[in-house]
Amino acid sequence: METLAIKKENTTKKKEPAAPISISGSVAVMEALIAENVETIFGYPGGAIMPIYDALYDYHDKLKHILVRHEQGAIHAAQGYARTSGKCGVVFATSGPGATNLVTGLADAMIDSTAVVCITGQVFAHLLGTDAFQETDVINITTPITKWNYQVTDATEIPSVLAKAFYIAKSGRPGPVVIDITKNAQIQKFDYNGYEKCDHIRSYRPKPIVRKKYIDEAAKLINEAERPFVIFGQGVILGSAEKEFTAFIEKAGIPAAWTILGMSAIPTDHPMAVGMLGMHGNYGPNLLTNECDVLIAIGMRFDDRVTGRLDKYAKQAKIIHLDIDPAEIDKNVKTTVPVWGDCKETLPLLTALVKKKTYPEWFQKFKDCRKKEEEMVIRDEMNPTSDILTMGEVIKELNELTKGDAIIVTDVGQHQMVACRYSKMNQTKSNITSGGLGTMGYALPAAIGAAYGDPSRQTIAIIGDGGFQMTLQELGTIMQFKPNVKIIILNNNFLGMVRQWQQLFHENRYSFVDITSPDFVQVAKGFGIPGNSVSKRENLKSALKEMIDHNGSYLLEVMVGKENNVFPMVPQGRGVAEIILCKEDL
Ligand SMILES: Cc1ncc(C[n+]2csc(CCOP(=O)(O)OP(=O)(O)O)c2C)c(N)n1
Repeated sequence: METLAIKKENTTKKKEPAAPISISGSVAVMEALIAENVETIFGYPGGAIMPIYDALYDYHDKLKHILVRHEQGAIHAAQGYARTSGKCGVVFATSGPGATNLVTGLADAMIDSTAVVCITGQVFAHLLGTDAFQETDVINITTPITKWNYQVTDATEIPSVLAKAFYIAKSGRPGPVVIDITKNAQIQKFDYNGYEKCDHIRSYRPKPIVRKKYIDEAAKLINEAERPFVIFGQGVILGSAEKEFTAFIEKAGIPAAWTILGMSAIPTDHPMAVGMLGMHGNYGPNLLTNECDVLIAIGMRFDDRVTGRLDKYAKQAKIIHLDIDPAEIDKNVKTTVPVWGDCKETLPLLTALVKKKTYPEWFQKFKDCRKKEEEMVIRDEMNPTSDILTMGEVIKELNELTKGDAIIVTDVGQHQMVACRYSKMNQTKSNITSGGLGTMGYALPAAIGAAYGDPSRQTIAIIGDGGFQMTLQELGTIMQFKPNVKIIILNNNFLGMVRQWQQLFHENRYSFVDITSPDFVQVAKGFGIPGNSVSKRENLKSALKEMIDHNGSYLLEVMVGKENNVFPMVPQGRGVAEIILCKEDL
């Protein structure tokens, strides 16, 4: 179908004023999506969004729609899509239960700064507030978990509201937007004058003005430092500032550690890379946070999983914080020099002023810590002496096969921490995980979206036996639409991470963490997805290879040690320097 956007372009070429065309609100939604270069929508229909789905019937050759099996799956898929494509994810859902099923994903996208536009159907405007069938107050429910939300009751508003929605979702610090459209507005016809993208809103400043004074002060601190340390987050990836960041750390010669969401902004084997921060991050980056003299935080928000106990966090250091969101500055950690702005702009300014330096003795401290971690943790994880498989050796074998080129999507729990600790990643946008909200059930649908977001790469979801059972219905989406998603279930027959806490901090009182699973291979088979299950080391490599070589989706269950723990660990309520390497250190 020729879209109205194309018709309009043709008429403007003749330089004649375009006559308004009468279209419905629903057709205006389609035109907006096309104008915003949307290619893929994840959604689920229902009564209050039927006019939009009716319009989609005529646009389905231009707008691919993936029918998920639950609206939570739609939003996680849209998040995965946004994270691997760098574009905005788009969701359709109906009113009432359709919209409320989006809530977890919205909260997840909000805390992880993911650009998603959700279009929800709503009851007729004249029924609002009457407890109509499938009416729910989506605007009030989603206000604290969206960057912006808005209810449209008149079709004439649709083009400008959607233009704002895409602009707000993508600009500055990205985030989720909900546009709730009443059914009458979807049906209503109006004179359409074309779609104008939004690039400015008077009351909204997505990028703070860069202040040269702070760049100068930051450069001075860095140039005088003896033990500088860079910690970076997803802001580097979201700002497409990977090159600028690499140029900065390479010139300044500073060791750099990533937060879980910053992972893959630089290759995991980059010479300046010293590993992951956080409760289950690497030993050196946590410990030495409390030994550096200048801490340079870039595009990260000092989450409590990274800082541990705040009154024991980097007290000795001068802190420079580069962030696009002024609300993050001084929120958790008091900053010595705030560098507001998009790090794609601020980093080159800083790089120009910093001296080329190296810190061999300081780097040696990270190497010593790494050695200790190798001896105490990594060796047993990667090359276990017992017959029982470990999560770490699965990731090691996987690295051999992917060579670090795959997109790794993880769920939440022990497997997530192990996968992030050990995965090799050569390219940006390789680590897709629910960092802030820690949403179990995220990985399977997010992997579907990730595969659509970047079909040129292999997408591998790594999931626990518990989390997989939260959204396994999305196997149906894979069955129907056939994205190429490899699924590895690391099955320890427990809700592993909670079991670990119960063992370490609740005197082994295992309270409802023993989870029975179905035969996952049979479940996958029921959805037309081939699979296998391994529990022996001699079969692991070939099973992984068979999975990777398979042309299409595949599920591999790996039976791993039931009571293996993830270390190092910064126990909750302790400082980063109180990181432990084994149970006995508690
Ligand atoms: C939706 C949701 N409910 C509960 C939790 C709390 N939680 C965190 S990790 C975890 C256990 C995960 O078990 P599993 O998926 O088997 O992964 P494992 O830790 O064993 O690798 C639980 C219950 C959560 N993060 N998300």
